[in-house]
Amino acid sequence: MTRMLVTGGAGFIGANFVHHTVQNHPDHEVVVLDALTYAGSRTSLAPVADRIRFVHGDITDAPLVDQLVAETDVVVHFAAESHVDNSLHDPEPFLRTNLFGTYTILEAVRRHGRRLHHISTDEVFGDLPIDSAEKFTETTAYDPSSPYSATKAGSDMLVRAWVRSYGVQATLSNCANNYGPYQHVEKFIPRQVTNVLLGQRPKLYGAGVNVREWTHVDDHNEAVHLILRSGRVGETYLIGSGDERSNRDLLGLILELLDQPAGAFDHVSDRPGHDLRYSNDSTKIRTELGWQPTYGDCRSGLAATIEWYRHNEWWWKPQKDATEARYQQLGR
Ligand code: NAD
Ligand code: TDX
Repeated sequence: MTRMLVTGGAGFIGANFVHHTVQNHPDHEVVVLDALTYAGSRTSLAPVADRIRFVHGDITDAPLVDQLVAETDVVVHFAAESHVDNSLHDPEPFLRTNLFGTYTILEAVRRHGRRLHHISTDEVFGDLPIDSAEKFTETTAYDPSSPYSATKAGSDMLVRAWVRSYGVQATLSNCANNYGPYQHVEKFIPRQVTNVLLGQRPKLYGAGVNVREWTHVDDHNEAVHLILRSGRVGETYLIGSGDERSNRDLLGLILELLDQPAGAFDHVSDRPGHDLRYSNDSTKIRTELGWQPTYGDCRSGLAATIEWYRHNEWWWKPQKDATEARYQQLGR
């Protein structure tokens, strides 16, 4: 049996990771540590509730983290404040959770000699020109743009320093934009899909020319398991499907899949400092660990995700009004 502590396991990617682990790795005993912020929901874990242990707590609570880490073999660290727009409005929780929380986990894994995998993002590298073939690699210099990405960059740096200075057994991964079930309605795809399902118009920031690389959450989580099994300690792995689309094009596909006219959306004010393009070169994880996305093209995964939102209004509807009220305050 491998005892696994999953931080942020009630959030979007963490909950999908817990489902994936329970289904595909029955030799793992999963403990979830989650503070249940506005972004976390126990209902996301309902289908596996009797197969895991859930601890309601904060990753900055050092005594609690110490006790849980002492009782585990491996920590998979997803917990974070994750939304760029929120970080622009109020950066403080990002500093607390993403920096101090990661520090708290690092100190516990250092004390107890435990294995850690740290989940990060392509946003730490800043952005790329829209019309270029350039890609981020594992050696691209960090150049974050938002308070969110700056704190994620800082958390990656802490992990690397703890590996080098204290010999902590950690790996890191930086994944591109994820999509799939259980994603909060503040994020691009769920926001637009649920708007259409409620008869409201989707909202595109600026001209919609910004490009993202869309990776299905199950492909991300498969990559994390590969790294846990065969990744080299101290190494970073970039993860990405290769499917890059402008926001305008992706919205066009969402409208098409929902049988809406192509022009049925509103332009709203742009995000300050809006990163132009992200694109990960994932050659290393593909060649070293044999990772390959099931959803190389997001069309089928997106169609399935739309169906999930159509059939699970009970899950997302309670969050929708408050989320749109926050956007209204931001003028978006
Ligand atoms: P999310 O916002 O959906 O979930 C975050 C979870 O962490 C929530 O359940 C929340 O309650 C919990 N949490 C927040 N602060 C906490 C604290 N102080 N203590 C304990 N739990 C706390 O985020 P997500 O989209 O699932 O992202 C998960 C991780 O993946 C993050 O580290 C994020 O930076 C990274 N990431 C996300 C994407 C993406 O497209 N969503 C892409 C690449 C990397
Ligand atoms: O209503 C919207 N309209 C719009 O045009 C929203 C919510 C977003 N956008 C744009 C902004 C981005 O260019 O869509 C793109 C995607 O936006 P988000 O879903 O907010 O994602 P992004 O800012 O790219 O960051 C995501 O990917 C990397 C995650 O939220 C991060 O946690 C992850 O690190």
